[in-house]
Amino acid sequence: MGTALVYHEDMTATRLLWDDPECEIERPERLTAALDRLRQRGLEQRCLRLSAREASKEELGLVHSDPASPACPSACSPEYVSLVRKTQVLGEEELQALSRQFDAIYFHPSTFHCARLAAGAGLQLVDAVLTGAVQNGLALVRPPGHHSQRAAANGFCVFNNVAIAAAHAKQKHGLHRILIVDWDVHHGQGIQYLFEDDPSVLYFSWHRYEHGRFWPFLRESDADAVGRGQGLGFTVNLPWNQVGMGNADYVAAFLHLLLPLAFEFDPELVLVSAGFDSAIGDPEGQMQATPECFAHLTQLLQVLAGGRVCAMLEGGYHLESLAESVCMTVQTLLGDPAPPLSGPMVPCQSALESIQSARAAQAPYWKSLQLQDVTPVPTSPSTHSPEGRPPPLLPGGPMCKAAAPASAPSSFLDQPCLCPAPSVRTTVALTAPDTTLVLPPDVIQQEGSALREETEAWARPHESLAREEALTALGKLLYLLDGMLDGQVNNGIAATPASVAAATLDVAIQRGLSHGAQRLLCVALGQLDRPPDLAHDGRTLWLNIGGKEATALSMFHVCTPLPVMTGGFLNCILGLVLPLAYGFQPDLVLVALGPGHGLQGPHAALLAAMLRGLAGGRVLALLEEDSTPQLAGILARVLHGEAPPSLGPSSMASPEDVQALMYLRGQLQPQWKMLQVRLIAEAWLCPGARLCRRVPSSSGGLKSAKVGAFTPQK
Ligand code: Q9C
Ligand code: ZN
Repeated sequence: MGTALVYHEDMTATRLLWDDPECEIERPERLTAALDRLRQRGLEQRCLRLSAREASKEELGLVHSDPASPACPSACSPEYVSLVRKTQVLGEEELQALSRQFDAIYFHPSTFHCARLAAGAGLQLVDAVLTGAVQNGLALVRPPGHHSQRAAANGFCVFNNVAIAAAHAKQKHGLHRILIVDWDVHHGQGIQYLFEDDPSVLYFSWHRYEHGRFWPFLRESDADAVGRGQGLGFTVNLPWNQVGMGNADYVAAFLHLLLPLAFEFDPELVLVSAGFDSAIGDPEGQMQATPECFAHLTQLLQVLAGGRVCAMLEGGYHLESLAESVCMTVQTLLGDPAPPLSGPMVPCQSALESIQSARAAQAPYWKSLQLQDVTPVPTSPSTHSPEGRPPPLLPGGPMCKAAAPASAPSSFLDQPCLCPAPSVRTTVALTAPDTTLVLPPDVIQQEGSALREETEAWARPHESLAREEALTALGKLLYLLDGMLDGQVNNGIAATPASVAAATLDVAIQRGLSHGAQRLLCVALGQLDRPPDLAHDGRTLWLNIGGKEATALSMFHVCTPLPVMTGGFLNCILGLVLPLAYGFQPDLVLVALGPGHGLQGPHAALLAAMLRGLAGGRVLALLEEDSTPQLAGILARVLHGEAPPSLGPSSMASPEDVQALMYLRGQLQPQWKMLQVRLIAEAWLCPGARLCRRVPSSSGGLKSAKVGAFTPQK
């Protein structure tokens, strides 16, 4: 459906005319650096280019209207807008004097024009997405908007671009639920004030806070500011109390705080206050997240609102970091798979504290947080002895080389991901090509098969695979898998007779491990047992969803019951599957829908869409042969980059599902730190004997599992 890029060169005109160390970072080069890099990467050319228009007085009045006559923004002359209009004709002295009346603001004779273009660009983007002209997009704008208030400029922001876009989406398109995700490193207090009593706008912001010691020094930036009146629970603040937050902290915040609420909210549109001062190298933010992290944040948001995501530039002052991060965002909006994240996936203690307090503050208002926070976390004794650390994080062979962990701003750009993009993004390798499949034009239906002899050799250990139909399916699967391992194909789906699903999956795992995969994540739904011969060497993480009970036989062998309700399914994905997957950092993902998986198309699509964030999108989905063409079609489209359909209002998780998740979290979080949603208390006593089964202490059991496979970053 396409990605819009909204821009106008005129927005490079506004600039600081006098000396002001605080404001000088907001420069015209911010836009040109981002745009040049988009061109260099061939990304701009893939977008629908829209030339920004100016927002009208009425449109600005949606947010910046006079309190005396808020109902008729068009009839009256909004005082603040008039004030800004007058800056067009002021001299430098007067501009400077007016600028001083606001906090961290400069005016330029072109400011009014630029700020109207910035707001107009957001409106065009929202119109393009909501009329279906495009699926998503980015508005590259200056000045930014999220600090701007009804009648005040603030923090380089003149008109509140994102707030105006949200008000417009409500008024002109009749939307009822809009999610605003503010990943800029500053608190968008302007947006918060404008919607704090409005339950139709869910505003999420993380920001450098340092217990109130960082600009804009507001008490209401803390986690306990949750909105007012009807809007209680629709303001979500995640204050960072230390600098240096990185990829693991940001992903954990999305998985454990933003996304549970966002799914429950079920937005019709996602607006992103896309500031990149939260990226590594930025002088304002002093954070550590690498540009690839923004690909992941974008991809995680694309599973909401049917993929209708409108991002608008806010801050971002390190030109190199900004340009790269913008590219990552646009590339992901275009549907390209996200590059693997670098660095240890271990959230720091301070981040966990912040996430925990934000969850606690929001719990009264959100079902998805409730059951979880009232039950103490049963943790296994902290005496687990070591078993085996996962192999080094940089795989060799034909797989994509992940960038080295970045600590210095200068080091992260020297290591681009050198692997060429696969020529085919998605391949469908069903046993018999299906003409009823609805597929994007460049999804290939695979004709080829692995050589007969080779297929037979791989099948030999499994008697059940000797049958003709099983061999045919296996040959196709192996051919697809080889294409993925060689880097020609990014991902795909294959099918197998239901009766041999387990054996086929086993062969796929063995083949993957022996042909270049360093770490293989296998997500097996339904009745599929871990292959008995699979080595316990930490190279395979086996996760079965569909077991009878929750068990962690080792940190690499996890089973959980298949949740019945949508709420439980979301809990399972966000609270278990993705934290394990992001912590493991696989370079190949197999997801198998086995016997009795019971997944509806939309649920399967969501799982596939989210697993696509791992391993650079290298995901092979294995289906049962008699799955419907609808299921095969939706999975192929999602792996190709299409948004999964929204699940609609989600039912609550069942108490059993919550208990299973809590139990596994307790068992596994000493090893898999991405599971943590709070600091681990010293010694929780197991509350429920039924769930507190002792795990056998034989080799591979948790008692002998290794702690300290990773070291905390701070
Ligand atoms: N060193 C945006 O990013 N100065 N505005 C803070 C702390 C103001 C940031 C000083 C920063 C405004 C859109
Ligand atoms: Zn900012």
